[in-house]
Amino acid sequence: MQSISLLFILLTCSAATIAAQITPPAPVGPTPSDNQLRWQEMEYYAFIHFSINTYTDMSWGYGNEDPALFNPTKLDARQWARVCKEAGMKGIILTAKHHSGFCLWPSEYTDYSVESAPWKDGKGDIVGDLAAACEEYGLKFGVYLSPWDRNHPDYGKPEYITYFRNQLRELLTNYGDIFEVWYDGANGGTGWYGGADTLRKIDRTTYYDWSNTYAMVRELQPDIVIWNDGGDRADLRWVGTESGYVGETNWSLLNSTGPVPEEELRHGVEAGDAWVPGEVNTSIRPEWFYHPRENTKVKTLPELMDIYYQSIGRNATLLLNFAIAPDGLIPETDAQRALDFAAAVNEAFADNLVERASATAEQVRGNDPKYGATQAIDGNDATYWTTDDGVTAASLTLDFGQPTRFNRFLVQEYIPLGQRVRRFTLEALVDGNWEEIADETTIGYKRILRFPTVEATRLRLNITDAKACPLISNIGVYRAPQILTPPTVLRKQSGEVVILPADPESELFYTLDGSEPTPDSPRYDGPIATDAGGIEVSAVAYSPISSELSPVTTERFGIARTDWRIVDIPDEQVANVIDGDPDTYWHQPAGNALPASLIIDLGKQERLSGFRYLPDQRLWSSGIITEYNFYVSSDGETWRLVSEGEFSNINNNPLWQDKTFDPVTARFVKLEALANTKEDNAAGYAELDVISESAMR
Ligand code: FUL
Repeated sequence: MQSISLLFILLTCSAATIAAQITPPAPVGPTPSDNQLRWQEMEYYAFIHFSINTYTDMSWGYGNEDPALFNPTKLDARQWARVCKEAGMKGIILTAKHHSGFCLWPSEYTDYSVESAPWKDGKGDIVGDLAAACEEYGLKFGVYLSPWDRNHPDYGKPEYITYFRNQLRELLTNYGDIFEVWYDGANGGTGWYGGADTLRKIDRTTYYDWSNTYAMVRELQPDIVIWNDGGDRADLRWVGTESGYVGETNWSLLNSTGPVPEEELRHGVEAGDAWVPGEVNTSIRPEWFYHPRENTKVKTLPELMDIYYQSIGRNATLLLNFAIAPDGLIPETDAQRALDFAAAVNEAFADNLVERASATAEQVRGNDPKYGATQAIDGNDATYWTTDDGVTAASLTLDFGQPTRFNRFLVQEYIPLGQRVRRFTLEALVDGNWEEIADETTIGYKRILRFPTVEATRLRLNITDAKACPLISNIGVYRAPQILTPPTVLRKQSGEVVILPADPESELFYTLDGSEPTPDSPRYDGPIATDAGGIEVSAVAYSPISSELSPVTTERFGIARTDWRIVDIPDEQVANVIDGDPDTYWHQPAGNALPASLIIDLGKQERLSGFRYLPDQRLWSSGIITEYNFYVSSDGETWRLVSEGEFSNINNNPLWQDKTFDPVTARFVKLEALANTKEDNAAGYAELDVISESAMR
């Protein structure tokens, strides 16, 4: 008995001596500031787009819209905050001033604001209302202030920078704590500019003198994080797209100087010398502001879940936008969709199977339990499993004790000491054999993997390469319910409608009369022949196994294109522009200088009230048209200009651009590309379509 106690004392002493000698790991590379850490832990927060252009159906206000238009009848910032809170968001960023220059607060420095609007007799302050609502609902509050101001007469001159800073000072002084400030990279171009109605370009690298602006911001709001699109290093970065995802490989680092190519926005820079993590910004609708035509285009639950896994699940935060409707509220459908999204995320991650597992690691720093495998499954983000210095490959095994079904894996690095893991794999012990189920690159603050459900007794995380000893603070394993993805609906040039399932095992049902499809509706067995007129198709996927229905896809198509042809372009590929398939494209041959024209012969006279352009959908494609003229003709010789202008924000959000005009009768249409996003001579198209007066839209 005595000898056992002695042994125990000896063992305890030696463990204590070892522990005393074990030094904690040293930081590796750049590390996050306290502000960046706090912000990263917010994970999910809202954008709100609301401005004068909510009342003109425009993506970007020009700067001359009459403030008298701004008259929301039911505006309630508390509704916005309540929806965001219930949707699990941690804060709200408001477009205090968008490119139009119209201010949602009564700025001392301009009349172009709510002060000149009929709303509340010019006594309202939406920034103040939302700041108060955020406080009430326990949300953080942030502001978007567009540097580009299409209203201000001085835009482009040094005086404007003073104006911009004055406004920034107002926002950062009068509305309590601001967690994030957003500047927007869209800068310079045409605008009203106090009546000058001209084109003003600025040199983005010098005009704004960001370093002095940043200094002012930090002085006024010491706990803030500053957003920028990469050019001027701030606290966080844009990820190079507004479609709702960041690269699977995602380092929270950039180089502190030099230009930031799109690749680096998307993936960060492994050897970067500055901590600049990514923020995924996307809208719950296709566009940022409210457009009635998008009421059937609110992102579906499966789309939102994809966005979740491709943002928060890839070491980024998610900034999801609501477009306020002209009445001043978040539309019901959008609010409900966000609540369904929150419920689905909660359900997916409700039951962490590691709570019923044990964890062991192949290598533990100094054999000290303080750094043991259990620290990765203890639910405490401040503790972690790590290895000895110099060990950059090691495994951790979870033992569930019995066959266990799962399809999600969550893993976090302890980022206060830097982002380290370069590569990792996952293996599952299925029927006595180890099977690899994932081979991935970075982890960072949080990484979530999705894979088909496996049934395994053990799960092994292999860190195969890291910058230094890996620090794994948290692991989660889950079995998330399946969510059916809605089908895709296309109309080919022949007029046939094609419905494509996302999951080949599901059955498809559709309607052509605007009613909601159910399993009692016609079943889709192959292309549906339609006549030449406009048509609305709604389709749904149905799982015979779970008896579940997907969300509904609704597409409205204009006149059929059966007799259409492109005039005078011998290249056969040009037919891609009118084939109804958004994934095919055509570019004007290299060397064709802008302006470049594309003419469609519709085959017969049609009553037209608009046109639609979809740019080449490939990532970072060239030839995205920004400025255009659109003509119609009855004979293909005498042309009449019926629409001209810009495709706003098409670079960051390359969606269908719909332009309407007063109805005309014509057989030929011509889109003339005047300028593109890259300011070179290319013009590219995925699709060009017309809006016929009779067709439903
Ligand atoms: C873009 C802007 O041009 C859009 O209108 C929107 O505000 C988005 C968040 O940023 O660059």
